[in-house]
Amino acid sequence: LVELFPNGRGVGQKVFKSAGFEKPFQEAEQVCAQAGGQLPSPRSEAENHALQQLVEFENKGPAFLSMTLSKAEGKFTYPGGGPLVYTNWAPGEPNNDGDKEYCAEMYTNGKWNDTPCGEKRLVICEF
Ligand code: GN1
Ligand code: CA
Repeated sequence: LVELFPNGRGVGQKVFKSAGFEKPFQEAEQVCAQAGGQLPSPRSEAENHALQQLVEFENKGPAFLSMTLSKAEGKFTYPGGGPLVYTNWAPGEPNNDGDKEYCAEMYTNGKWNDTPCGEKRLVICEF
């Protein structure tokens, strides 16, 4: 589909599109909300793979995911607050390094890492 070439990926009913730039988490969230979407929440291996292909193609390092650490629950949740139905953490993650890692990123290899929300990461939105 022309709208997905070259910086988008479709998987099932979901579309991922790259903004092509990096922002801290809160600004990244706003970019996607303004566009009528949200940050990516890969909920299956297929969705994770589609997003990974896009992160790799963009060649701008890791991309933010939507999910954040709920301090109250001590675990990562979706923006609405629900528990994760799928995860693909890198070995040893999430490690909440320095008790400062309340956001999550996808590496170019598709694995996830928890990272500080103030870090600038590639912005990809989910629609
Ligand atoms: C990174 O830079 P370093 O090695 O201290 C990463 C951590 C990971 C860790 C895994 C800002 O920490 O989240 O757990 O690698 N830091 C950032 O080795 O993403
Ligand atoms: Ca980490």
